[in-house]
Amino acid sequence: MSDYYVGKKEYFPKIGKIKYEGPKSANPLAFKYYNAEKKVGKKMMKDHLRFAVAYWHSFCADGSDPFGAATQLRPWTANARKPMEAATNKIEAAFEFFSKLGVNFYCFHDRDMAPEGATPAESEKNLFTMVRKAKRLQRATKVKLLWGTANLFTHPRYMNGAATNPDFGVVALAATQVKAAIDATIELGGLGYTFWGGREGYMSLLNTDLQKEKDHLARFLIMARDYARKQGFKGVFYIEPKPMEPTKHQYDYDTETVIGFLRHYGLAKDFRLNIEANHAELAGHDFVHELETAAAAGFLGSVDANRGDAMNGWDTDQFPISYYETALAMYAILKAGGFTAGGLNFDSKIRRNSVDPADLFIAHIGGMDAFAVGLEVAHRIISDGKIPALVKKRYASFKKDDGAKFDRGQMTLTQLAAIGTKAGYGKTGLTSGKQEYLENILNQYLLGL
Ligand code: XLS
Ligand code: CA
Ligand code: CA
Repeated sequence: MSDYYVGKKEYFPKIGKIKYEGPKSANPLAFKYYNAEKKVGKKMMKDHLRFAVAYWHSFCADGSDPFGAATQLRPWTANARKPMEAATNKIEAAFEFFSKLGVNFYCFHDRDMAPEGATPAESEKNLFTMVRKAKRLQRATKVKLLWGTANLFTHPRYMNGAATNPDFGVVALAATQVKAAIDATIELGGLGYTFWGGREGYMSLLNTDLQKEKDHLARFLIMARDYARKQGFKGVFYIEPKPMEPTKHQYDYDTETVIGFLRHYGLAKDFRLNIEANHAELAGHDFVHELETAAAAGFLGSVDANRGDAMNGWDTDQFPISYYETALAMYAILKAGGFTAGGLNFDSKIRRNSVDPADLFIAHIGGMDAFAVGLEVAHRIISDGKIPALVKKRYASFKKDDGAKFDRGQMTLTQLAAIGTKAGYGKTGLTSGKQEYLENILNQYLLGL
């Protein structure tokens, strides 16, 4: 029995602590690039990357999909007689996994951790029974809560939305969950609390009062924020944008939309964005576009690390493997100053046919290695300085004289036009953007050169 099991039973007895063995290692259960204590710039890899495991995909999902039954029969649920017994087994398996993998954080929904009871009061009681266990396991393993959230989309009562439901009764039931999930997050020392509005959108405008629903969503978020602050929550609130699925249209469509919403309803001070790679793709954006857009406006909070499949248009939530994408993502994150309260949460699931217990480890190892490579490449971009210097040079005409005046807003359109008239056409504007040159440099960095 290894030192890393934390409960009554060891759930991954054949797997010990995952170690760094370097790029040449042939061991599928070892890191090739992620070396937790290695310094990249001023911080260790683990402090840059702040990896978190998603409780729902890794410990609740069973491989079932709309076309077929469960394929991953997990011992923590399969052998339990009652839902609370399954929840207890599950949490012990989860913390064993976190500590063997060597991640410092996890994220959960209320219903991932504890089953719904017969009444709201019983649901809350179940949750807090599990929160007490989580607290003990957090202390024993030093694994912390990156963020908590409430599942307001699985139960049939949420089929018409939660905070945006046309039935006030459902809105009130959503509040019972959010209030308890905020209490749980506070109790567990969570650094953040996330809102993902899976069913906060519409299926048809023929039956929807769009403005009323958006107002209700904002009203609900204001109430949640006020409650949490009153209870002493000092963490960050996150909105996680997604354009659609399960709705046809989700109100938190993408980063730009959410920033506008937060500013419009006076929520900009308390809320940041939790950006998911796969959701960016569904919105027709690159992952890095969403990160840069949030960072530029000062709204970058946390990241759900995964990927979609470019050939299909739904949320496949696969583990990240593209160094190109992780490099660009980490470049955006480092430029923004790195994570503070946020981190990289693997909102990723193994495929339906990945049925070996080791597959869960191998998938996370791959994702962690991919982001470790991304971090090194991003650091290379910044320390070598060629790419940032070219960007700076492109905007150099705004650094002095009339360009600087324009930049500071000290010019009228008449004055600006007069400058143009005086200068004449000549060759103004025919300056290369050097895109291919920059792309070639990036490829050199990717190979470690
Ligand atoms: C679903 C979302 C969800 C949130 C948390 O697509 O990614 O898992 O991250 O509710
Ligand atoms: Ca997510
Ligand atoms: Ca997703």
